[in-house]
Amino acid sequence: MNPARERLLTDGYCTFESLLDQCQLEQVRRVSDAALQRVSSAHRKENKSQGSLINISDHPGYADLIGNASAREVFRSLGFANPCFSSGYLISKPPGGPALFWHQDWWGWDDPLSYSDQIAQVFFMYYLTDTTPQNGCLRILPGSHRRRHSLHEAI
Ligand SMILES: O=C(O)CCC(=O)C(=O)O
Repeated sequence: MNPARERLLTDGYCTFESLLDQCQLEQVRRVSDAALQRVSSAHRKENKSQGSLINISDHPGYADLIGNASAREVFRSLGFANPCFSSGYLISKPPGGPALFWHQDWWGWDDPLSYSDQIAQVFFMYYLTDTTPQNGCLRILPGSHRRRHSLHEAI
C-alpha cells in the first residue's frame, strides 16, 4: 500500500512537502494577509483558541488553492477518486494566544461508516509559514480516530 495512505489510515494523518510553488505561496499569503486585516476584534475575541477562523468560501482569492493541481494529485495518490470541498478556514494565531482545545472535527459518529476503513473526511492543511512546537504547531494523538483515548471522555 502507498505509505502515505497507510499512515493516514493508521495514524490519521500524513504530510507532504512543498505542494505550492513560491508564486502560489505568495499569492495565498497576499490573499490571507488582506483577509486578516479585515477580521474584527469581536471575531478574534470569540475565537481566541482557534485563531482567526476566516471562512475561505467568502474569499474568491482562494479558488486556485481549493482547486490546486498538486492537491488533486495528492488526493489521487491517496486513492480518493472524486474528493469534494466542504469547508475551509484561514487559521492564524497571534503570538501568546491560548492553545487550541483537544477536539475531533468528524461529526458522523452515529453513522456505521465511521466504524469502517472508509475515509469520509480529510482535513487538508497548508502551512503558510514554518510551524514548530515553539510557535504553535498542531498537536495530534496518532490513531485516536480509531482507538479510544482517555481524552475522548472529556470532549
Ligand atoms: O489550529 C490548528 O492548528 C488546527 C485546527 C483544527 O484542528 C480545527 O480548527 O479544527
